[in-house]
Amino acid sequence: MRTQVAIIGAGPSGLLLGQLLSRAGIDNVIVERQSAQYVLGRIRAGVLEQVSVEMLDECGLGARMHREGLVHHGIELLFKGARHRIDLHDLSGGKSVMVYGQTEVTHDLMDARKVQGLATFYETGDTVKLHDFDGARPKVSCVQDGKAHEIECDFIAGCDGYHGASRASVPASALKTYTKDYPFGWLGVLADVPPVSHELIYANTGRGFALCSMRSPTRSRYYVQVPLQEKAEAWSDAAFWDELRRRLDVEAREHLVTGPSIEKSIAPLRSFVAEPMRFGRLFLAGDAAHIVPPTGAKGLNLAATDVKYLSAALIEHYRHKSDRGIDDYSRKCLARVWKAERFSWWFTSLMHKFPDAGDIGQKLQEAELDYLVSSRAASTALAENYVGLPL
Ligand code: RFL
Ligand code: PHB
Repeated sequence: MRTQVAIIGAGPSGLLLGQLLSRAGIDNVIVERQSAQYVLGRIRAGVLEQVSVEMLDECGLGARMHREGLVHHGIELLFKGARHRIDLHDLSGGKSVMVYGQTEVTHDLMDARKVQGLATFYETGDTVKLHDFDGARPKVSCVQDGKAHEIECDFIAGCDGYHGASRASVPASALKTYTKDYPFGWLGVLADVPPVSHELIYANTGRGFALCSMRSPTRSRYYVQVPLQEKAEAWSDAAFWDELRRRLDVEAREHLVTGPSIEKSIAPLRSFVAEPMRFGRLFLAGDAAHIVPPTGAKGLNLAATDVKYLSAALIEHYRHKSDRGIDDYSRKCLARVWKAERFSWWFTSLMHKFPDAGDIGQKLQEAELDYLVSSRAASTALAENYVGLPL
């Protein structure tokens, strides 16, 4: 078969790109290793910046998000046993974030793709291969249900996440990568219990980091920092709630409603960037090109911005016969990516307990947090980054 843009990966990057291209009349095919059900079962991001919200609106898919999503004007920082509110709305000149799960975003995008009858190959496993993207006629091949497919295309969009085939297809000599692995992970629990507070709480404690987040007024998402070697199976629900409670302030501890977990998993924390993000007719977007630690909720939002730039570049190519956007894609994305990498690394470093930091490390973090909540300049810098830097 033939298409204009072959997209590898049906995560948020690939699906969003598919929507934006289809709306502009650009034909595209998505090839996904897993089943749609599997992709929807992964519990990940929960916070959308305004740019991501606007992109879903642009796709005509914002209705459910505006109905069910929760607009947040602030976050709370908990340290030395007390909570301090950061007024994102006031400090950022009227901006806010939307709490709406990645699962829901993916759901809305998948449903729209299905209704429009756009070609999507699910469950292709490890058979996806990229060919000739350094020439004029790239191809993607895959096997689905034992049947081999070959997709001829003008461009390939590598939206297949950190472990995908796209970045792995680029010769190592053409790629410079930057990696930092953190010596801990996040143990996350999803439960149908009301959130402990109506805003997110980011907690720095002597026992390690904790985060109280949510998906709806009746569904909570909580995380506690754990050593990398821990296994989620070794944590009973009771042990999780116990540990979370110990990392909260007195009031939150009393208000915490616990219940059976619907999902429990451990995510490692990593900072990673691959440069450049374009190789001939192959573009990398989202987690395929960069990873941030989740503190600060930048991953999905960065993926959305890549897709914004990439869709605009491809539309410019087809409509106006100009490759200016294509040639500038990598530079433009990376400028924003590095700022989000810096912010996520900084917020992670400030909020987590590092194995070798000792008592002085804890004291220095607390001094910085004291400064952060008492200086309008410092709070403003946090708020500006949290709601998303201007495009
Ligand atoms: P995804 O979501 O990983 O999707 C990639 C898709 O490609 C498929 N794939 C392949 N398909 C074909 N052939 C292959 N060889 C393939 N290899 C892989 C995969 O099956 C998958 O369906 O990447 P994408 O689309 O770039 O989206 C990125 C986001 O998922 C990610 O950045 C966020 O989830 C990160 N993140 C958060 N981001 C936020 O903006 N706000 C948050 O609040 C937030 N919280 C989080 C997070 C990530 C977390 N984890 C688990 C890493 C919280 C956590 C715990
Ligand atoms: C989440 O709800 O999963 C979440 C929220 C904020 C973060 C990271 C994850 O910084």
